[in-house]
Amino acid sequence: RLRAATSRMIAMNTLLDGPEKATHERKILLIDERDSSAANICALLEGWATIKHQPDPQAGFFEAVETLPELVMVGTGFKDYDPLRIVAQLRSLERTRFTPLLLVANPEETDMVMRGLELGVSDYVTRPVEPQELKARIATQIKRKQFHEGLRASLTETLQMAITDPLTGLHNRRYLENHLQALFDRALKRKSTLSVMMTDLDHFKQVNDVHGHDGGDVVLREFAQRLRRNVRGMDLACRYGGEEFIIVMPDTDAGAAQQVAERLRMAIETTSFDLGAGKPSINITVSIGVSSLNSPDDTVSSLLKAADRALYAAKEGGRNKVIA
Ligand code: GH3
Ligand code: MG
Ligand code: MG
Ligand code: MG
Repeated sequence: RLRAATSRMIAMNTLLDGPEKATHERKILLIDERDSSAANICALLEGWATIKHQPDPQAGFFEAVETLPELVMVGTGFKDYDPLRIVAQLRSLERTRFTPLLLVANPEETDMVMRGLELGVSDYVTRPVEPQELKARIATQIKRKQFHEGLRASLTETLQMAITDPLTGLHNRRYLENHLQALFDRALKRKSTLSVMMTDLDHFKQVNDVHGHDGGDVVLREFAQRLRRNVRGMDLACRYGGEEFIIVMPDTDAGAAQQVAERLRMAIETTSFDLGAGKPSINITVSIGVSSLNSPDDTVSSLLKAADRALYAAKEGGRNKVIA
């Protein structure tokens, strides 16, 4: 098992090729008894890493959590203290979950090393430590950590992109469809109110025809800005399609929702849209349909349909209108 774990680790390590860190960036904490072996480790890493030795295991644990070193080495030689407790504790905390942990064991401590690997130790060395091997293992674990941090960051970015409309930065339709049901269920459960606002820019095709698609895009971005300024942080505003936006407003009844819609309508009508330097400013209006949760028979779909019908009525009624 030990061999399998080690070869898996080596396979992983071959994936990692990055620049070596400078000495001052390799902050290492050694939690180990005050003995000649620990002194030897400190001496041989001196000048290559910034090494701090902490002989008290509990103090070492707290220091690791507080100072977040690049890597923590844990010695196995404590009297009356199971060094793997430190490992388990560090792995259980959010802050140190991914901190590289290197066990420093004696050659006969195979069981200890195996338990350590099961608890999430990143790698191990055996005493007497060989300087080149120790440095190689430390450098690899630090690189591995940076590699994973990069992966996590790009995963977060990818997830963010999947739920964001790139033109306006608002949530996209996918996000709305995933969250509207939950907001709706919560409102029903709490016997609270919920309103939906559906907006559609008036004669937007003309904006594109006269000012080009880029001009239309400027208007959409500016519209999204004004929309953001006119709803609360807890409201879910998203771009539903081309020039249609949906805003879900929790804890908002029909009257309050109409006020929000009217304020937004005014914010669009009363201030012209600037298309950029040397380009004209244009007047834009928006039509808005509002629907609210008002019967136990309502569903997400009936709410959206009602908002859509109201929007259609606003268009039929001459545009630049709010209809509930
Ligand atoms: P109405 O008042 O009835 O809503 O008229 P309208 O012209 O706005 O109606 P329609 O829905 O037919 O036109 C919407 C236009 O929005 C058509 C499409 O070219 C444009 N559009 C959709 N998405 C985008 C986009 O991302 N950028 C730009 N510039 N235009 C878009
Ligand atoms: Mg439309
Ligand atoms: Mg239309
Ligand atoms: Mg339109």
